[in-house]
Amino acid sequence: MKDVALVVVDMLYDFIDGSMACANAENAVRETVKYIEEKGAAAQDGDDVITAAFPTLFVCDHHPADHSSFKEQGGPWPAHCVQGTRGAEIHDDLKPYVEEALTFYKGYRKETEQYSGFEGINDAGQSLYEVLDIMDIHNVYVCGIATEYCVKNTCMDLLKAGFNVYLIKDAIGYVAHEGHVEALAEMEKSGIRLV
Ligand code: VGL
Ligand code: ZN
Repeated sequence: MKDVALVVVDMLYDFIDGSMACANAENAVRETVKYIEEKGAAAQDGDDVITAAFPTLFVCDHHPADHSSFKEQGGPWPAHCVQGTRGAEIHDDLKPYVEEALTFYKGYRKETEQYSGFEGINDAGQSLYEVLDIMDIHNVYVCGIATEYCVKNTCMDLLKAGFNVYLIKDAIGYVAHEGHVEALAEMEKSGIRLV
């Protein structure tokens, strides 16, 4: 599984059971854990220590309390993923797989909406794109929440940058079913492979 990475988009409590709880979110978390475990197990070699078969990168919506996308500020969304709150935390079932250097934050500037994780940055100031590039990854599997917004925008940016993009269709949550179906069709038409 060289040359492969998994990008997990916004599997954060506000999108799972919080202010913006999305459809299929809990199931998407379970499917993501399953995916990581199954692919991880595939890397097991005799009695050798299991090393992860592929790196898993996490994208996190990470807003200040007065972010411009919030309704109180005239934006479209209820307050969500506010820095320092439970709603901004990655689901506990995924925590074992989280590495700081592979965790990328977006939407942290008050004025900027940032649906795509492509330019999210880690604590060292590196972008997701930069890190994929350094690791020499060309094939990116994507799962996460929400299909119509952050998942779609992240997938499209990866595709435009030249990556092969595989969207794990059982491991995504969405705001509205119709928008989810439309976004899937649009992505597939663009060359993103649904797996
Ligand atoms: C998202 C709306 C607002 C997402 C983030 O993760 O899809 N959607 N902020
Ligand atoms: Zn947001």
